[in-house]
Amino acid sequence: MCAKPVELVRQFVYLLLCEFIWHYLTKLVILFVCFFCLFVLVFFSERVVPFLSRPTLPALLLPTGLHLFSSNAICRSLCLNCLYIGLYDPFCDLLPSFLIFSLLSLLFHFPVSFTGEHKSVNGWFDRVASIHSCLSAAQKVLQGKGLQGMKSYMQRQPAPQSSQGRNTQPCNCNPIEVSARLSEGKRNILVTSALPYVNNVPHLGNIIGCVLSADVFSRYGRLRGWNLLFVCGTDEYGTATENKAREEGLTPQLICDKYHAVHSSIYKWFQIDFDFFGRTTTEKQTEIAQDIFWRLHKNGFLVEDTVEQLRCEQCQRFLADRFVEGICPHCKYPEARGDQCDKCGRLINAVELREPQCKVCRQTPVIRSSKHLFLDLPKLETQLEQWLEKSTSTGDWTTNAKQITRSWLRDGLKPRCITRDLLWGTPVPHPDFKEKVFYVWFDAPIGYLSITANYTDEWEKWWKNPHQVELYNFMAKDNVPFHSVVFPCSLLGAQDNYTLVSHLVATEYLNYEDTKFSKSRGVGVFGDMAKDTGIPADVWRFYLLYVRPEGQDSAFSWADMALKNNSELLNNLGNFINRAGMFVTKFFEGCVPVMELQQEDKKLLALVGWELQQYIQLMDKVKIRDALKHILNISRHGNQYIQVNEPWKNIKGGDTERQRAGTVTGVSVNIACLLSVMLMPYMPEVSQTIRNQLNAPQSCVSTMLQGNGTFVCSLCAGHRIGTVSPLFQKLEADQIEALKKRFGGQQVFDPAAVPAPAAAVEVVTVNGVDPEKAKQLTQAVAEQGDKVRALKAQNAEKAVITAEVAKLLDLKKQLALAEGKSPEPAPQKGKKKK
Ligand code: B3M
Ligand code: ZN
Repeated sequence: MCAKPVELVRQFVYLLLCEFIWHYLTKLVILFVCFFCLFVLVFFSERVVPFLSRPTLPALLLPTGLHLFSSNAICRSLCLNCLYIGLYDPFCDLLPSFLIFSLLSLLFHFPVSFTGEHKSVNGWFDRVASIHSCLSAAQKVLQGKGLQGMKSYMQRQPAPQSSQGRNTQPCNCNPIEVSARLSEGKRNILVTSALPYVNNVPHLGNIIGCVLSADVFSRYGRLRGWNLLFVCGTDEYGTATENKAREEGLTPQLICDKYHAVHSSIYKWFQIDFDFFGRTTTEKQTEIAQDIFWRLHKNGFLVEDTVEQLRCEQCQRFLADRFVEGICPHCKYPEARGDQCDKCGRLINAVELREPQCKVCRQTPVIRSSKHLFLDLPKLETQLEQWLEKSTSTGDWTTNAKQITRSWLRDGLKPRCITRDLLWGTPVPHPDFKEKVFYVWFDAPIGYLSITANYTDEWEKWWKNPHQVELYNFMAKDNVPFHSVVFPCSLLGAQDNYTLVSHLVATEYLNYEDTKFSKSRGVGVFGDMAKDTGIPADVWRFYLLYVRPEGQDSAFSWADMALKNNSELLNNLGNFINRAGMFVTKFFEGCVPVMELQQEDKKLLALVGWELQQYIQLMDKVKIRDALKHILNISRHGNQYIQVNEPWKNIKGGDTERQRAGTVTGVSVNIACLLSVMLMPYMPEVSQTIRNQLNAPQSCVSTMLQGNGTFVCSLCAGHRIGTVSPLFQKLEADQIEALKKRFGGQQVFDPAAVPAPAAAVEVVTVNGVDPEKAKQLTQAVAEQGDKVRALKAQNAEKAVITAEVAKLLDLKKQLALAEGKSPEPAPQKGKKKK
């Protein structure tokens, strides 16, 4: 601690005695504690874990027979005895340091600066001074309020948070100065979750696919001590928003405001701990997107081409593919869309449709040629491949991400149009294209940069720093090519030393029971409904992470959720933690007993250590679902250990048996503490509850997962735990049946139920006369059509596409019936798909 501690102690005592003379006599107790702490810190400063390391001299033998080893425990025990102080509780972890710090501040000039042989105290002093509560308390003392001021200040302080200090905080409330800075000594990890489209309420599949997965990894990274920044936001531009605005009779801006708030509140409920949750419709977005555009332009990676497009004069707009319908030029199917025919499966160029119709007003559109700009992907292909080779071999790309990327490259890249004739988008700054906006997929990934820029002025240190920053992109698999090919090409072509993705983490799809989530059919649980089920957010998180579609599609199932809740959470995890805590409370008056490890205990600790290491290795590789299983393994081992060792019997026996009960209880409760930390990324609230119940020191959070996974016991003998109570509740069969029914396809999301922001502006509403079912089916058809197109864009397997096309046709048939039209004849036989 310092060069000559004894000398320092002498100085303190002298000065403290001077202080004493003019202070009240009652301060004697504090002085005693301080002196004792100093003594212990100097002579027994090693943090002793009595049952895991070599035997060490006990530092303090209590009248109860307990040995206290750590200076903090001793200090707390003394404070308990000197109840007069009454301030030990909120900051017990910091107490020894704090008292010495305060006294130093009091007795010397603040800030304290030592020279000569005591110079090394300065470093320690600075560290304690960086703890806000200590500094503020010291300042109170220095403002002339004396120790009484310090005491009352500390009594008003909340219990100290974890060293991260952020685990229970809602979105967007991290102090920018701290978390947005790049660190020199640590891993700098930038985490993005795919930006959810603003115009929809996310369902459970969307949530597990990006924000929840990214959240778990971010929380884990912070536990690991990485310097980590987690950003996300709503993707707000594009046809889909314009369309939604038309549907709901609002302006696009109001739609964005309304649904941005819906998304924010859903993620807040799910405890998604973004550093910042922004949006793409900001000035920074325009600024950065236009800068990238001009760089691409200057560097010769944009090419011009004329495109023939359909324009509806009535609606005064160019028609995006999904807004035009007509007869398929190949198979004569009358309801082919602007980009494909759902019957024969061929891709169509909208202008080739016979008798095209605007889907909004049913007028016949006219053909207009329009000049557009294309990103010259073929020209960037070699550069892209070189970068991909490196990134995919050194980073953690999921298998599907690598496959999808490979299949895109296999067919050779083609120029990609980055401009659109729309109003709702980032304006193209080029004078020849001033009526146009950027295509949403050119624009959206730039949102990651602009959202960061809206959070911190230091955004370029993250986004233009490939050597110091590792970028993790989380998404569902349909977003892969845009993140692995198109966006990297934009950044490579812009040539401004951008940070490109190092780890592309893509999930497969989550189904709902044996079908798909569908807003229009009211099938599945959507983000805003989860909280109405009465099931806590942490249990939702647990189950979604348990079935995370990691490596293959998976399904949400109510029966399985109940099963996992009742077996894994309640009977396994919750049971173990609760028993361990209850033994301490009931058999040892709430204080962790002394442990004398025997072979059996060591075996368990070795097993636990192994599971912990597996957990860390898997989490480091973003195998979130697999890592969760190791947490559950630990509590399973723990339950077995308790079962075999029967502390409830031993406690009634002689000295040896009682000692054995103590060891088993002490080991178990320490494992429970470890579990609370491992659970933190998955179930932040449950984790906090466990730590509160165990009165666990904050230090356990930061120490347990840093390093290679050596299990550190953090509840030493003598540690007093808090009040223990059950963590989970059983999900009953009838409750689950009712929920299953409720979300099985009857209810339909009602946009009117979400209040629109003030000043809603009426715009043209169409198709108001269509019956409700037709409306739902229309959306179902649109959703299915999107899915088919996405599969085609990914070059998915033919069989998969065929199956999805069949579903689409079926939906269309139902739609025709609902609209009172006759359903289409059966598909022609022998037609080959392209
Ligand atoms: N909004 C698609 C989606 O939500 C799109 C992602 C953009 S990520 C830059 O699946
Ligand atoms: Zn029209």
